[in-house]
Amino acid sequence: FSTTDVTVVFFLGGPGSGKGTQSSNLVKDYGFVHLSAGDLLRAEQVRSGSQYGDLIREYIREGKIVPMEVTVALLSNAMADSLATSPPPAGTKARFLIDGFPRKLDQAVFFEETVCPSELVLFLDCPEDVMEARLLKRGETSGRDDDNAASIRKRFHTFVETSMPVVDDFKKKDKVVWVKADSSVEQVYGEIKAGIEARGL
Ligand code: UP5
Ligand code: MG
Repeated sequence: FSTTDVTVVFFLGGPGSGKGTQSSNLVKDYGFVHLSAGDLLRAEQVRSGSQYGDLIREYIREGKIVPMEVTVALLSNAMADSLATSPPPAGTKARFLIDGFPRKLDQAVFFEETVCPSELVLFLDCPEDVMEARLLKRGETSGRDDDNAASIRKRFHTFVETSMPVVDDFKKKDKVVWVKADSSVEQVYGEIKAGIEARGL
């Protein structure tokens, strides 16, 4: 597909900051196509015949970042599929909300050079203790391999060491809408809306 036909917004934030929750709101009100890198990886992990199943399972449980060859292929295929099956109305661009990617600097560079540059980065800023409580609670029913205390600790470490530098880099380029994410779902969404509309999205 041609990058002139699409708008990409990266949606970043720590584990449990509310990316998935707020993505549903954004899809409803702004017509985004939501692509969660984590969801795509989990689907690939259980897809029969996938050569990456064991690798993905191990990386996710350890809170490590899956090699970009895998993730970028899943994302760009999902974008191409979406454009083929439900193309945007003539004269408009498809809007992709890419949730949970990129979480490593070289992956950001690689995606923007080989797939599509981002228009904007939406960042949810949430204290660790709040995120931890949310994830432990969700872990009672989510069935996610990484919603346990040990994996959560590793995810936080990777987030601070590896993923925050991506956000800081985009911030230097003035591409980040920065939203505090420890209040109610409704309050956070209100700030997200104000932030992206101020950017003309
Ligand atoms: N909740 C949400 N908002 C709330 C609010 N305002 N007040 C009270 N409760 C709130 O929310 C988490 C929980 O909190 C839910 O129960 C929700 O109801 C509640 P959610 O919206 O799910 O938060 P989210 O930020 O999406 O949390 P998630 O756990 O999905 O974040 P992660 O970034 O950890 O998970 P992801 O699926 O993106 O990645 C998982 C793993 O995949 C990574 O650790 C990594 O190993 C791998 N990965 C890669 O390797 N590469 C990638 O590019 C992407 C992922
Ligand atoms: Mg999520």
